[in-house]
Amino acid sequence: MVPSSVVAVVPSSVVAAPSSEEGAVVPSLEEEGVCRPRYHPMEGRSTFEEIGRSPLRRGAIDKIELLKPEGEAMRPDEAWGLRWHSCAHPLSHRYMEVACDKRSLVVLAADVSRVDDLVELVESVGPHIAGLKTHVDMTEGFTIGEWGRVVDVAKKHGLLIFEDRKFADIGRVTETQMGGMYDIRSWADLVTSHSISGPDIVDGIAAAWDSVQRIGGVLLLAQMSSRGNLLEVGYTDSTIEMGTASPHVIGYIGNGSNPDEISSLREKVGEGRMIWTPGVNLSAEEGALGQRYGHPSNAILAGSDAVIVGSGIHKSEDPVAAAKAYGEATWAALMSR
Ligand code: S5P
Repeated sequence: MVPSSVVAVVPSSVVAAPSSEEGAVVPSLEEEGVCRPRYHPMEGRSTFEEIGRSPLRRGAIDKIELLKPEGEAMRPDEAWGLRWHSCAHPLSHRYMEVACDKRSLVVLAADVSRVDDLVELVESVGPHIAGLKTHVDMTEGFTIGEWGRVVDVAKKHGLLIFEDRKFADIGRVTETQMGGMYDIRSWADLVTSHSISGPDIVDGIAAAWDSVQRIGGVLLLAQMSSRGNLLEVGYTDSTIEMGTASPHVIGYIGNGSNPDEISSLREKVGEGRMIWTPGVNLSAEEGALGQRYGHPSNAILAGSDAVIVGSGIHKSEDPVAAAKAYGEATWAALMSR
């Protein structure tokens, strides 16, 4: 697969984040500076590095003609306010732009096990979603060649591809797991990771992207939506501390089923990182096997930047109408927060 390098224009108002032992520094940027998170393999540390003014300006990042729902796209800085100006990771801007183009803050959890079904689903709901979340290891008869069809259809609709791998091992092993038969490093823009094993897991993930000349973003699980999970407040706080120290951490997974938990997470995280929330369904009944659900509007109003919706769309009798309904609910909530 062709490696892509992604950079973005970072607004001048992005301020310096505290530096740490691990060396995570978000520089104060001159107006319209361009930066990207880098892992430096020789030095074993990560930084945000400014790469100066570049022809790869924001408008040129993605030349794909998006298939958009009807209605004028809004300027992302207007739609997202402080979040737009405070987030430094280039992919966070990419997501916010696509969400504005689509007028939807929906990330589809495409939990289907056949590539044909996955491609068909994304093709149909693509105009109403802003990101695609996958579980590649669910795929029956996986081949990297066939998986290219999923990557292509996601790109066609301008979607970031988010592999929900929930890494949890030591850094070195995680780096290797980003390759292997699924070769996640070569196609995923974002991945999830647990923080349980400590901060080096994030550098392991970044090192894998670096080895194929790509950058990506990590979403750390700060909360979970499932009943009885063990991610208690102290764990959430330590996870945020870990994320704040790394330029690769684009944001956190929060519990979409509980607006109070989302608000509290947002208060701790501040404006500079994304919060994406699963556990969202328009009919907020309990899901299968301990999944809990909240309403998409409440999640966004409480401070979530993306609702991760699976069954609510792919199990619906009319996935396109469902995706549209989730998109409209989330966009209206963003406009009123
Ligand atoms: O705490 C979590 C974290 C995640 S990433 N709870 C979750 O449900 N998820 C994921 O979100 C889960 O792996 C699934 O792909 C999706 C929720 O699917 P749904 O069908 O319940 O909407």
